[in-house]
Amino acid sequence: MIVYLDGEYVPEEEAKISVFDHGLLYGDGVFEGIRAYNGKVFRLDEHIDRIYDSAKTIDLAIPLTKDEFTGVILETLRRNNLRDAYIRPIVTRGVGTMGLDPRKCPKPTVICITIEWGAMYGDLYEKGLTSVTVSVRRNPAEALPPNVKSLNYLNNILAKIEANYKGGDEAIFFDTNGYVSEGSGDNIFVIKNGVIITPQTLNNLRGITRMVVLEIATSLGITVKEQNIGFFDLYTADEVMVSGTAAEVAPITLIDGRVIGTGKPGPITCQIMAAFRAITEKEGTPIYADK
Ligand code: PXG
Repeated sequence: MIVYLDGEYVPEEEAKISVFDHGLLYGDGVFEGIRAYNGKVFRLDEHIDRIYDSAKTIDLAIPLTKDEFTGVILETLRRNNLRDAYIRPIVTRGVGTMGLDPRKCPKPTVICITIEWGAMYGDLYEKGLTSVTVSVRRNPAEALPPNVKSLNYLNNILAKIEANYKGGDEAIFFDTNGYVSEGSGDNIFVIKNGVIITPQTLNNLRGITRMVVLEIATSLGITVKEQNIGFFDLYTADEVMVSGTAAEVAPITLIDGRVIGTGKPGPITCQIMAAFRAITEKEGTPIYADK
């Protein structure tokens, strides 16, 4: 496997970074998770914009232009001969000395990993995922905005650990006000009486798949509302679904032991899932000129 590291494409074994990199020492850095389907990178410009916005918020200057970074991603995919892939660009604060001060790090580290990748949840797209609400709260925006896709994912990992112990495929976070925020790695939607309801994007990551879901819903003539959701709304929903680059669009059919709707993926979720698959097969930035 070939990995991009600081201007070079190197074999995986040679893609090593310093133990003094502040990405490791402090989780000081940003990343993206992107997918390629059928030889095309899905919503690449949106992911590029988001990593630059994440970096800007933490005052990290990415030492490439957006066009250059886009080129790096496409070239890494080509060097690995990939068509269906998961893409992980990472920018860390870089190598410094001990101590938090980012001024100790003169040069950000830029990495791009690409791996072959298929469906994350296997047969759960037909069966539905089980989910549990977790006691750990989503980082409040006033502390560490969830809109920054930072290398600090411990908040999400704590949620995942709790879901693992409680026996759920995915965790559902509340924010510090008690409203539903998102999953550990995906955005959440409840469907009630034919209307899709999803939280606004202040207390969660502004998901790119979420935007696609909202576009699909609008094109299908389904009403979408962005408003606060409580646990009552989760338990009493007709359907619940999550969206994310890794998860894609997936149904949730059990939450904290409560059966959601009929206990099977509902009609609106299935419609959105089908439309999402069609869009990902069709749209995107081509990796190869000739294929
Ligand atoms: N919320 C969180 C906290 C995320 O990490 C999403 C929502 C969905 O955003 P997008 O833009 O992907 O629709 C994410 C993204 C992984 C993995 O390795 C997780 C994500 C993306 C890619 C891989 O589990 N989460």
